[in-house]
Amino acid sequence: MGTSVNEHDTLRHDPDCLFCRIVDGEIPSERVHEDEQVIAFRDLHPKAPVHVLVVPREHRRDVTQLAAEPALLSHVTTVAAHLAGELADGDFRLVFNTGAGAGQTVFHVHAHVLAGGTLAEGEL
Ligand code: DGP
Repeated sequence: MGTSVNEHDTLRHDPDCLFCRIVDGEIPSERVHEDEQVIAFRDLHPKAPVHVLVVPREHRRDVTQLAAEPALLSHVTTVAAHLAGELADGDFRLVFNTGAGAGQTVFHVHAHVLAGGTLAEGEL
């Protein structure tokens, strides 16, 4: 039986999703943080000296879905700020690519945390 787009959007775990598989530990990643709600791991193709992704454990498509859950969205940003201080000097850029046209390639919401050194304008 196929999965419609709407069914797919409401799944809390998608066995075909790359980041669900990373959350499950099925695909290895270099984790820098984990708690009950989120994990954070280093990006495979870093665009800054520190480039980590903060990812809710439960599957959500993008930040527009996360906006309906302010506590979880707030937790993602709190963890991002904490990691920027722990792994770099505390200054950071937070990016949610949203939609293919904006460069989103993995459709499990993730915050890019870019830090360390001087970041170029418009990077990512
Ligand atoms: P986006 O383009 O915003 O959807 O970002 C997806 C990011 O995920 C991109 O910067 C590269 C990263 N990425 C893709 N596959 C893997 C993987 O298997 N492991 C890790 N650590 N990062 C990945």
